[in-house]
Amino acid sequence: MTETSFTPVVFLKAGCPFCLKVRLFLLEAGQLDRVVLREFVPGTEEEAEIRGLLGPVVEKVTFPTAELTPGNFTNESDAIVAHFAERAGVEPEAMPTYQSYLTGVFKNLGALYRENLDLKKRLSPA
Ligand SMILES: N[C@@H](CCC(=O)N[C@@H](CS)C(=O)NCC(=O)O)C(=O)O
Repeated sequence: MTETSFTPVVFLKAGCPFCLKVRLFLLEAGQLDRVVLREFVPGTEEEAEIRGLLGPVVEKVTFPTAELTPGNFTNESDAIVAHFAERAGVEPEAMPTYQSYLTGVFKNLGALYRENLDLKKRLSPA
């Protein structure tokens, strides 16, 4: 398969904030119809199938993961966004909905996650 006939595949885990970040970027950049989205709900057969597929080709299975060109997998959301931004000729920094998510809900979730870790550590110190 040549790179021009290949459609990138983006693997997403439902409920994952990093996955929503990539999905939202693709939507706002008008790129959703230029990729195949494979989103799974945790605990489903689709999850087992996707993990089985990615296990042998990435060092550690995390989501989002994208097969950007045939056999070339990337599992860093920033790298995935940068790839599609270049392909679409858009600047993520200038995309209002994407930026609103990053600087709002996404940032707050990260802060809550770290706070939760810290509280757990204080409750049961190692
Ligand atoms: N650095 C990664 C972080 C992604 C990440 O932590 N994803 C979580 C889900 S929200 C994950 O894949 N955890 C392991 C798993 O679900 O197996 C990125 O920005 O893409």
